[in-house]
Amino acid sequence: MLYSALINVMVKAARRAGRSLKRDLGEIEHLQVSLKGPANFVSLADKRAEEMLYTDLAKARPGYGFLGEEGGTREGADKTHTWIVDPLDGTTNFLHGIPQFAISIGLAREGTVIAGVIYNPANDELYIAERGKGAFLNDQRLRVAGRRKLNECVIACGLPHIGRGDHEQSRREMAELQNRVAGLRRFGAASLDMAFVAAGRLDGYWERNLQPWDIAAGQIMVREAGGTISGMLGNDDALATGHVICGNEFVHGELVKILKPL
Ligand code: 2AM
Ligand code: CA
Repeated sequence: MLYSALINVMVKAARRAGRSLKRDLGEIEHLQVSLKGPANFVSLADKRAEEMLYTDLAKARPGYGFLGEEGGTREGADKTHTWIVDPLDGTTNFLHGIPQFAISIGLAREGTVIAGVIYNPANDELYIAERGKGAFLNDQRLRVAGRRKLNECVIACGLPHIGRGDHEQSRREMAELQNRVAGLRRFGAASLDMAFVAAGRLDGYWERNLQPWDIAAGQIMVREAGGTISGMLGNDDALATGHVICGNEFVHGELVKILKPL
């Protein structure tokens, strides 16, 4: 598969940081983490990965801005381009040795995401998308699932962590959906949930209160696979609101109808 120079830059950066995360995962699995404890170790792994990504991306595209989960905003001379990066999405999974986590890199041009890469180093699954050029998993073209009966659909959600969000509301949402779908899932890495929707593994996904770095690459992945993604209102923007509902056009519409009033 021949990808653009831009995608090659993003993939190279994701793979290098991915090797680092995979080494760190090995440490966690073998319990050779420092005396300060695994949480501290993971936070170092996270920061190390972000610095690698920043170094590689800034070297390849000098001047682009950078928004990362760990380091916040780093302005660049080029005000039209911004990398939106989560060096470790699915931190809790990583900490527990659950191989469902990813590096997520989006590139925004004047506020619109034009390219995305999501890479899970644990299973070497690499998702890429570029505006107008489609979405791919390890070189295979992706297309969202075509199901049009909600009771045949597998839908994933995100749940707010301890001390965050509205737990009552997420229970109302799950109770409502549980009654209507073939299966509910909760995997714990937003970028991969969206990648799974793009790949047609999941028919839909929703989660509230995310950050731009959780969403940027996933949003273009879903769109380039022919899916629909919005905030909770159905016609608003996921990246701008931090809320996500996605699926094929039909599933997206059904999820909006059910979730919006809750
Ligand atoms: P993280 O692992 O990078 O924190 C789990 O529901 C998903 O939500 C993960 O993608 C996780 O990303 C993200 N997430 C969890 N807590 C969050 C918070 N307080 N703000 C933003 N994203 C969060
Ligand atoms: Ca994240």
